[in-house]
Amino acid sequence: MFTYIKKLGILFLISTLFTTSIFAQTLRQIQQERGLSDQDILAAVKTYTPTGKLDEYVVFSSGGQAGQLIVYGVPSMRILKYVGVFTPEPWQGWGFDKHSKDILAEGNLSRELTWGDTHHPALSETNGDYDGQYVFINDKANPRIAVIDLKYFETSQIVANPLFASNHGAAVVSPNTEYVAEVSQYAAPLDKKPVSLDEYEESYRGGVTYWKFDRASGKIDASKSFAVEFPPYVQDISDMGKLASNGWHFINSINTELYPGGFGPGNTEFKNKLPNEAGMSANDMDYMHVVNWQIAEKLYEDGTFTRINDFPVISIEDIVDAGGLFLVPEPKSPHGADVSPDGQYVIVSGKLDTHASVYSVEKMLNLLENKDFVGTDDYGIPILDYQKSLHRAVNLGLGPLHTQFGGGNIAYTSLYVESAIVKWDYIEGKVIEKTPIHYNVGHITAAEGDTVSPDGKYLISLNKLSLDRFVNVGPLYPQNHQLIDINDGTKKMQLIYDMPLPLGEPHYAQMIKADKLNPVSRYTEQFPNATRPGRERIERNGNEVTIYSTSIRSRFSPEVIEVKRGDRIIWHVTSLERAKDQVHGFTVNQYNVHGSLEPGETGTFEFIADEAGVFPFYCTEFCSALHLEMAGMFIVTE
Ligand code: RUQ
Ligand code: CUA
Repeated sequence: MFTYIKKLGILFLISTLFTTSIFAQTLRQIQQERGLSDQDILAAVKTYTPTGKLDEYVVFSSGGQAGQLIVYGVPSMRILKYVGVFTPEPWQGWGFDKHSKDILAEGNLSRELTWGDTHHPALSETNGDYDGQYVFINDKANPRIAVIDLKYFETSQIVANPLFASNHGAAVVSPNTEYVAEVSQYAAPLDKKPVSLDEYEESYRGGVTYWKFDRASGKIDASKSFAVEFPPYVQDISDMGKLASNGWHFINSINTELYPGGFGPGNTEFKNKLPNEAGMSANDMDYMHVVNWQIAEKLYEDGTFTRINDFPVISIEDIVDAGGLFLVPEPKSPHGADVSPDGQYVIVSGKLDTHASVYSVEKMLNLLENKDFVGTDDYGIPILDYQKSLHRAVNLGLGPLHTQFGGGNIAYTSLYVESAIVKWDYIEGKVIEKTPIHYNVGHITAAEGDTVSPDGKYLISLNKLSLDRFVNVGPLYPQNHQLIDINDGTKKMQLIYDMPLPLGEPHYAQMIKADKLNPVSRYTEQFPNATRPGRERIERNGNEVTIYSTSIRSRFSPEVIEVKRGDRIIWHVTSLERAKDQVHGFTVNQYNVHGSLEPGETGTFEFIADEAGVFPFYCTEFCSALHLEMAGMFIVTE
């Protein structure tokens, strides 16, 4: 008994030594050596994710000019994936095999496009909550929308806009993902014909396209989609209503002046030679467009539209007559428009005003119903009174841009000029707290922070500049995503992580609970050109050679392929792997062919064997101990 107690005592002593003094001493030493504060230690503990532990949230961030989608985990801020969207992404074979080439080609407007400027990802929603099934993203440079299927984390469709010259208020989804909205930005003639800027007011137009999303097929159905015409005010960011405002869609604009531009040499025709930045921001107020997609949908179904470039367009006159479009003044040059979780308020803020305008949906709809207008614009659209539409205006700070929600009455807004995030009560109109970020924040994203039920956890500041935050790597600096804990016990915002992103510029991101995502780890669908083991073959039909091959650790079958110069090659490679994460790459040297064959997938590669010679083909992924042997010869004879 005594020895037992003695043993226990020694054990206790050892464990205390380890848990307090020895460990504490080491920790304190490191803390001192590295000059870390207690706050830093706290931040490290909040974000450090040991091996084997998984993240609680997943962020889908736009890749900006890199044209893809970036996926990372929170709170670790570990990058999980780049999903190729508008830009070829060789690691996934995106843009190098037939399947992805075909999808990229769907998005070609008048020419082949090999990049995109992705801005706003939008996760699919069910009853106003993220459902984890799809994510949509826009290309601002070449007006297009892409669908990414989260079963595979792969782009499954790109639709090119037949009417617009650019977009920005996209992608946004309605609460049940009935539609994916794409709002135009810089006005242009909808028929895409060249028209002099002299006729800006008469011939240039903006608009919104409502792309019908068919959940069963996982595709946008262009044949059930339509557009609504807008005046050539430069439409900007938009958000769709939910709950109390379901059906409505709120869209900023920045050019009530209808200023067509004309600055610089070469302009002999226009009297007005101010640069756009002055010409488009002369007026004190701009117009928020409030349009109802359900009313527009009825007009479309009734055939109340004309076709422009073979696409149904509802005219300004028809949508106004049906009570589906009105304007509300908003302080000059607004930028963000964000609908509150209950759908009752719309928060608009802009670069040139320190206030956020909190609009009351109820007030606006009452004014509309009572036809209580202050007048109409030149295009016959009724205008509501600013003050009468407002719940309140709140002074937030310098350059307020975008807002996310934290539950209750709590909103978070980015302050671009001030380089800060402000936490405030949008019902009472009180600023609660501000925290600095580094530097010049554009969008922010909070955990499920634009849904009907924000989680009130984690907020990420998507900064435009990083300046002194990272080691200098030349004149192009990394982007800086800063993670802020908004669920701290003290209820204070605490900056807990800086993540450099060597890609971008990432504009907007959305953060979803990780357990809502349910992707597959291998393909189980039947590919039409799948090859079963033992059925590998080479078929020749005139000049066309079709290769049915398989890949499995660690060989391709067949390994020797001989063709004649000028033959057209159709090469199907089926991965026979069933184990998760067992991927084989595939390339034919010098033929610009690359694929990533994920377990169970069949990839197809098409090219003309126009160069004679000996070309090794091999697996590009280190898949096994005999990976280097996973190769073959493609011989093209004269
Ligand atoms: S916006 S510049 Cu989302 Cu602030 Cu594109
Ligand atoms: Cu398969 Cu390397």
